[in-house]
Amino acid sequence: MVEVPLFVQNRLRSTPFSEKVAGYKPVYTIYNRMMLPSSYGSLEENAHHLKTAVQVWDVSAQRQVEIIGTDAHKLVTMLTPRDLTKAEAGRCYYAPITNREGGIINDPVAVCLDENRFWLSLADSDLLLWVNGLATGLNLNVQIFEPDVSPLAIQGPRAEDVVARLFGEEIRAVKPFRFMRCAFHDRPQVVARSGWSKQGGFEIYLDDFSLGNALWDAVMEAGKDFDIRPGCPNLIERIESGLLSFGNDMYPEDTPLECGLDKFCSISEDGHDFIGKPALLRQQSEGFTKALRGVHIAGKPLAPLAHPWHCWLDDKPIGEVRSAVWSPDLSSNIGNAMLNAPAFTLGTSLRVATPEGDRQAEVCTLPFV
Ligand code: THG
Repeated sequence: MVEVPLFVQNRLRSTPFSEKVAGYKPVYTIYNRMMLPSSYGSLEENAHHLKTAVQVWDVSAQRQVEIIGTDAHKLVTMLTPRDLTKAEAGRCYYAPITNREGGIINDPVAVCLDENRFWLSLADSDLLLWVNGLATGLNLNVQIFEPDVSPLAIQGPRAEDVVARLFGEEIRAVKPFRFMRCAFHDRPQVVARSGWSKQGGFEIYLDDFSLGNALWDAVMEAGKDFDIRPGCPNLIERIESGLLSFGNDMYPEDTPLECGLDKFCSISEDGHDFIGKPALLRQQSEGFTKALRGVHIAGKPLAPLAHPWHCWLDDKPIGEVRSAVWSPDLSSNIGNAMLNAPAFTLGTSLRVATPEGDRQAEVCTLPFV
């Protein structure tokens, strides 16, 4: 990982948990103009700990766009190829957001708080501007703003035990991508079974910045018998699990179809209308010329990728690896690559130009695990 010092100023936002997190001396990245802890020492040790115990992640940088009003549901359904026409209160939906070309401009979790009120829990781009622009242009009856809401994730196989200690046994019955409201300091908080790992876990959408220290301490106390530690989205675990990172693996130039997100989309003539539908209908019938795939890269462990690595097929440029890391559990360098036809055919052998020299790579399906 490339680490650089950061000069912290007002416009680089701290989180409700920053004071607590700072004591563990993480390395940060910037996400939605907010500090996102991204490394607490060894990636490999953290991946192992995440898979065997439980971690608390300051993912406040997953900012919320709140949409409230009689046109809120109408606006939300327009934003995404995911069919949210029957969205239910108490549920969360992974919802890629597309522009008119069908390109992905964010891939939030849409939280349905009630029929007239939604949160979009953002990946790293200014969706607040896009949504406000649409509501203004269409003269919709909605209010759109960024609320004081900061998610804290509890992830790992013991996450349920920790959250049950914090909020009571009822939380164990909450199904994936559903939430219940749990009281903290007499305030109801949205607690969802979700999070950016496949190790199981919850996200607490803390709705009061001033309660950050208290929540952090309560979580650490509830987790002390389970070897709880601070952590963060882990590059090894998330690539193994096939969780895609907007801005790393996919950009606005890529469509949900090219990125393999079709299982979250309903794109049909008779289906709901959304921005980008004509482009995606066309791509669905004509087929696509590039696609996101897994790659196994041969040879000894590579340092994690910082900038895309070019791929070659018979000495022709054919795409790029966009994320890559050594997986100790798979004993392989694994990565996500955007590849042009015909290189995205499974089993294709490519040459990848890594900073540590050219390597042979083989194209595979996602997820790795
Ligand atoms: N939680 C919350 N907000 C977020 C993320 C999160 N915002 C940024 C980023 N992560 C958004 N991207 C994703 C990508 C994948 C998933 C969640 C958010 C995810 N996907 C599962 C999968 O692909 O198998 C399940 C999706 C589903 O069943 O709907 O979990 O993590 N609050």
